Amino acid sequence: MKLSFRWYGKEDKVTLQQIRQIPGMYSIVTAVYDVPVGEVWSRESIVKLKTMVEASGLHFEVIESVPVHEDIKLGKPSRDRYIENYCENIRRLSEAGVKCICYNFMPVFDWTRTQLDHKLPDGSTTLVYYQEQVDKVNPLSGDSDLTLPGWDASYTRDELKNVVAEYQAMTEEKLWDNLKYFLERVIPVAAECDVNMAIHEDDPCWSIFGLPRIITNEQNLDKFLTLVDDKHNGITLCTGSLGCSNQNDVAKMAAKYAKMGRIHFVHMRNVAVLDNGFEERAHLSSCGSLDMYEIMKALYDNGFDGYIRPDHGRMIWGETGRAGYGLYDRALGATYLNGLWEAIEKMSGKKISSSDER
Ligand SMILES: [Mn+2]
Repeated sequence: MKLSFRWYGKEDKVTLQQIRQIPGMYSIVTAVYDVPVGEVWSRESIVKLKTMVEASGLHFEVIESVPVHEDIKLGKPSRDRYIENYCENIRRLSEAGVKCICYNFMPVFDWTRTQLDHKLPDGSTTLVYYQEQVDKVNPLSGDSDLTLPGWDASYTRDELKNVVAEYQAMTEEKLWDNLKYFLERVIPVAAECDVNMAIHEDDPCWSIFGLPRIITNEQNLDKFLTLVDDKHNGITLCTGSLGCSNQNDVAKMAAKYAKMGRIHFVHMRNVAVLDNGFEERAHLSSCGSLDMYEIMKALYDNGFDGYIRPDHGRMIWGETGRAGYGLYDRALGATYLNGLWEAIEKMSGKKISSSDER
């Protein structure tokens, strides 16, 4: 596995220098953030990012995300232009040495939480999702002031209402068709460039506000992988996104898709599954509902050699900043993942990769 860490660019309070000092750190996970969704990223901004990352002694190999324009998900005629732009971004990123691109296919709402700073008993704060609070929100009602923290602030209230209404007329089947249309055009380019595309599961992995969500469980991931049966059409296994539903056996899925060579990127995060939703927790297995050891072992035993990063962290030790993306708890998460991996590797009797190889 190649340990990686998400970094939001020059504006991020967490510095490349700090990330570099986390033991075993290999690659940065980042993106060009100042270009509107659907447009082509300039070669200059890609090279600038690459240069900064490499100057700090880290690799520039994973992009999260190249976002997919809503017109592609909605299957509008304008999608062809956006898909062409998407392909151009893959080409340009591959020229800069990028090997893996994470993206998602969630209608309108990306990750959804009801609170970003819920206090846990130890005084740390974390992201939570409580269903009864989501149920109070109706994005179709223009006079409602209720919003959720993950909402795309670039939409006005009316625009949001309109795009939600467009999706409400859409079936899951139609969303699958639009995803297939996208993949059939994008994956051949990724294959030519030898870039691994890694779709992120829907977060949470169920429908919200009546909108279709399809990257949610084993059956649907099986279907996804057959839409275009090429190793470059793979997944980001996000343990927290899948694991917030008791229906998903994340270790089993890790084993199955790693064995198929289709997991290119892993987000490791623990969640406590509740009757009315879930809370994000520290990475340690005993802090949440997921057996992080079982998941790591499933990856190891099935030959996983892709990128892995600690996912969201709590805010601890008085740190402030972007919810889920502080330094301290994610660094603890990274160290925990290193420990699990070393123990699993040593118990398997195989040679340990030295730090010189990093
Ligand atoms: Mn994730």
